[in-house]
Amino acid sequence: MAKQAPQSDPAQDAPAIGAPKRSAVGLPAVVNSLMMANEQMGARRSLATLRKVNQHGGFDCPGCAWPEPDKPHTAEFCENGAKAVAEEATERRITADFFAAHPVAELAERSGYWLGQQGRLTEPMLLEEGADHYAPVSWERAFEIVAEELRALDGPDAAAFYTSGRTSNEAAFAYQLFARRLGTNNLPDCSNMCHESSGSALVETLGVGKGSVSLKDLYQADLIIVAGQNPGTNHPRMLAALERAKRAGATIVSVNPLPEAGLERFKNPQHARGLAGPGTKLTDLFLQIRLGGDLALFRAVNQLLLNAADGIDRAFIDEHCHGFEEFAAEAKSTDREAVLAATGLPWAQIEQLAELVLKSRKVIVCWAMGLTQHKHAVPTIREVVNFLLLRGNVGRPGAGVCPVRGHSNVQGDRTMGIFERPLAGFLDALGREFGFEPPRHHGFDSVETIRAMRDGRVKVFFAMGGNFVAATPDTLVTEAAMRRCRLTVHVSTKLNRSHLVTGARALILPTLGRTDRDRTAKGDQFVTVEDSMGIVHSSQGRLRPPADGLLSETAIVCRLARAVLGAADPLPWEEFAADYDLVRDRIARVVPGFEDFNTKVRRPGGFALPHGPRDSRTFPTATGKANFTVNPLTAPEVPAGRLLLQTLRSHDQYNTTIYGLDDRYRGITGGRRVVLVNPADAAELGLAEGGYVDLVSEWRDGVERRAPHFKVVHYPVARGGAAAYYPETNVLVPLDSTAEISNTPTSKAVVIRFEADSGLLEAR
Ligand SMILES: Nc1nc2c(c(=O)[nH]1)N[C@H]1C(S)=C(S)[C@@H](COP(=O)(O)OP(=O)(O)OC[C@H]3O[C@@H](n4cnc5c(=O)[nH]c(N)nc54)[C@H](O)[C@@H]3O)O[C@H]1N2
Ligand SMILES: Nc1nc2c(c(=O)[nH]1)N[C@H]1C(S)=C(S)[C@@H](COP(=O)(O)OP(=O)(O)OC[C@H]3O[C@@H](n4cnc5c(=O)[nH]c(N)nc54)[C@H](O)[C@@H]3O)O[C@H]1N2
Ligand SMILES: [Mo]
Repeated sequence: MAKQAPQSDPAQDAPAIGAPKRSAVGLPAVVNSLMMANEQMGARRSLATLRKVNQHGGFDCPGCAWPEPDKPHTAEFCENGAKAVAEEATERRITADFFAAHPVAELAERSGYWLGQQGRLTEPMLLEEGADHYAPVSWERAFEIVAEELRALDGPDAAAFYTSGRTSNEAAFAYQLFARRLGTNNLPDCSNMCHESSGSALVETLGVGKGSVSLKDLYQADLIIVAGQNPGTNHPRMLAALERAKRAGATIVSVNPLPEAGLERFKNPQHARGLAGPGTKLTDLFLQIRLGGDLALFRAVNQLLLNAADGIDRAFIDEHCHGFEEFAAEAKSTDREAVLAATGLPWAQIEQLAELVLKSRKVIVCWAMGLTQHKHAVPTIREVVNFLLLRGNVGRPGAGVCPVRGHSNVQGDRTMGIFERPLAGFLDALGREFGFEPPRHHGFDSVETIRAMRDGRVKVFFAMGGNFVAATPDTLVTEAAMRRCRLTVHVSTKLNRSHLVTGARALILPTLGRTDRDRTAKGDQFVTVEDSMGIVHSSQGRLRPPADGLLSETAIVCRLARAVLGAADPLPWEEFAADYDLVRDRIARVVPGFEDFNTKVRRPGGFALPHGPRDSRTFPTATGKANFTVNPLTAPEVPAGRLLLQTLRSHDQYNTTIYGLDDRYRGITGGRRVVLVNPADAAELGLAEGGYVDLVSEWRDGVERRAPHFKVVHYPVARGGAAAYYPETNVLVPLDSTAEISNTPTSKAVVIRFEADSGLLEAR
């Protein structure tokens, strides 16, 4: 078993355990965000920058995908948005000297936290075959190297082009166009590990893989169910929307194995009452569900609705739905004992939820990774759709599905064609517009890309942002797979582990971020993004870029395309790179809903994309109707003496970017290597609070996967489950343990046992 490079420095990682908080945001959040901003950006730059976040004419916060209200507050950002901005707009720099001073092998032993603290990348760097250090390289030479390696492949499918969800619409569109002109659909993206299960379930049942509600719907809802999501940390501005809904009379139910502080009580920092007073109580009913129990919960509620007088909206079902009878027969057969075992909830609480539903005309279900990262994630979300369809809660004000996206443009990237399984209609339009025949065979998603690199079938790995080796499952397998490549390339703003686990050759291509001014020969450019509710709007940075000569993502793609496809390629890549209006004109002709893109996006607040189910109750599914589905009741099985581990985010991180070592709301400070265990389970397993253990995952392949040195924290998690932070625990998630249909890694369901601390954690 190899020693493992940690995400946080073991010498500093000494978690202290306090009491979990009972409310979120308020003054401590404001103070915290300003402290981090000042530290990274200085006072003047902080003020100038934070004033522009999420404002019309400003830049889109690189934090989450939560939408902006029509009239943004002057401080329309949150503590964690401020941290995301500070992380990018930092005044620290990494120059060629840095790479000269630190061999790659040394950097590969550093923690992810340390790497991120070194500052913005400023010039293209090349790691030549056999070299110990990255060395500066010109942009021209860098693109030539990629072209050389691509030409040397057996075919275009031996390359993969990954995207992380911060990439703008313009860059994403150019990027997929380039990949497809090259001849491959190998366009894996972070969505494969994130909301793919939502997309799969929603396309099949409603015909559109996106949420069907707007902010206005939330404000009008009678009942909002938040399942498998921790908005206090990951979508803090959502708390303001929930508060507003609550004040308008909504009831809020949260379904979570953890009592998350943000859902209990919210102290809105935009009002005096939020800063000083007790704040607003958000959750009316907390269902502390077992990991993976949501399918059982929704099936039980559906059964109760079917058996209640006036429980369902028969007129809606008859007019708009398909498959009701089969679904109803299955749901009515739901076995109560199986529900109790899967959910761990008292039956009375499930009945209480059903009563609330029966009292509510307008119901919304919001969800995130707690639902999507399970083996049975797709059936679970299909059952949520069944639940909403039963009472006609789709396609009318105040009701609908609300998958809350992660990365700020992950939804837009997919709309732009970043998808390994593109729809025929999209490819037809793309081919027509650009006069070529795009490849039709499916490409590799993220998990398949790792397998293909492991097996030598993919030899060039190109990443538009992200931190592939840290974000994907089975860290040791993935790292070995990356090392088998001929060439690995990362377009990045900040240094991360993926730059240090390389193919025979490697390139780091630094790029502009959201906050940076993007000036071309045609003048200042803006980009566009799509939020979690299908609103497309512009984003324009104003800060001086960290170095002269940095290229935008769009420019990098266009120059790469020219270098690879050659001078004879008829597409005007140079013009696209200089004037993003020209890219938008093409998007307008290829992607439905983007007609008049350049005009519409210049309106303050942007425009909403059409959504059949939401706008007119038209369902572009195979049956032409909204589909009920039959989802047999299953739940994770955990052998005796083991727990089911979910891997989640602390309050001080953005995915693999670690901002700090605290998880304030959960009462944990000064360290990340903690495992949260219910005191009763801990007693049974003999896990004393404060003791150190190794986490060992168990999977049918019998391979030992170990995450060493975690401090045991007794915490009110639902029985049978444990929680620890990602990405430290990705080493435990087997590559082949993925969700049915969506192929998303089961990051919220890893069977683990506990062993004595092996001392295998690399100490520096
Ligand atoms: N500050 C900050 N903001 C972020 C991110 C970040 O890392 N930092 N990441 C962004 C990204 S890419 C994404 S996808 C989102 C992620 O947003 P979330 O999905 O909120 O992120 P996680 O920390 O994975 O939290 C999962 C939540 O689901 C609960 N949960 C886990 N398993 C289950 C289950 O089986 N059933 C139920 N009902 N609940 C369960 C967990 O207890 C936890 O509250 O946030 C985005 N925003
Ligand atoms: N175990 C476990 N694994 C998970 C998850 C989990 O809950 N548990 N969550 C999954 C989810 S939901 C997601 S979305 C993925 C995230 O996977 P990724 O999107 O691949 O990871 P990030 O950590 O968000 O990527 C951070 C890096 O992006 C680069 N970057 C930041 N801004 C920009 C920019 O503007 N342009 C460019 N080009 N680069 C930029 C920086 O170099 C930074 O180091 O992880 C997944 N992995
Ligand atoms: Mo995500």
